[in-house]
Amino acid sequence: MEKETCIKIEEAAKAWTAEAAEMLQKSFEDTLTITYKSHIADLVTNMDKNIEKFFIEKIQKVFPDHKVLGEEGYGDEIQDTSGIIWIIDPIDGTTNFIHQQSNFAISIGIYEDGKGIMGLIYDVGNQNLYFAKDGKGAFLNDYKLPKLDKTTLSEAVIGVNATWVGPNKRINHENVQEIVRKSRGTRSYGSAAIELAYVASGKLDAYMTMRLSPWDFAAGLILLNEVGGIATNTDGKPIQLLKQNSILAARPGLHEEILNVLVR
Ligand code: 2AM
Ligand code: CA
Repeated sequence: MEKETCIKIEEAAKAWTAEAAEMLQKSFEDTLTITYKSHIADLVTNMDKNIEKFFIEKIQKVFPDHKVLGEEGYGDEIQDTSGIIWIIDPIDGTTNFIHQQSNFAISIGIYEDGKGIMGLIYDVGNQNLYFAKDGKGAFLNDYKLPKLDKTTLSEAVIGVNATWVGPNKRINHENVQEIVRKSRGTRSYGSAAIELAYVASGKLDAYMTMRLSPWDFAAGLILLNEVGGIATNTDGKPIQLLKQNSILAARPGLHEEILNVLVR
């Protein structure tokens, strides 16, 4: 990608994200319309839809040859990774958006032919922008995030949802229990994008979860890549960008230590 194109995308993505964040903050003054998707815990609001449509309108106008993959389905039918694709979650952590008015994020990963170009995760409640550009590093607002050092499980704080610590269909919960027991502590924030941004910025040492969609992790992977974080499926295989994936994201060293417990 040419430098000028990249700068134009960066400026646009940052400006639109700031505008969208303001719309989300303002929405707390109005009554939200909440509906269910697949089940009672799978919520969507009018704002998830509005924000996704907002981005799509902007992108189509300024970058008509780019494609959009959005959680709410207003984007394009994406069959493969060719071209420039904006992978957008208008609100990651919708349950938090509804219940807490905090701990939710706008997540945007921009890929060219399957390669991560730029990632933005905007933690709206805290007004923190996590931003990364391929080869140029990752930032928390104006602060350049340092490369992640190695750590061990006994010194690690791990992001993991309680769902995976009890019997479940997707992973041997006894292995997850062992990781929880051997770690320094666990946390669960309810927004995968924020949890990945926390790993990239060293607030969490690892994050693991069993089922994420492309819009949940697209931006986070680009951030992690810039700081030397490692992200794979929980069986150690590469993450597939356009599919649902399990995710293990961690500092170097720790990733291997956790994986050794999960795949034995
Ligand atoms: P969402 O709020 O955008 O739906 C909650 O633990 C995290 O997992 C959130 O990032 C949430 O994203 C995501 N999530 C919740 N249900 C999911 C599902 N069925 N598939 C994929 N991701 C999901
Ligand atoms: Ca969402």
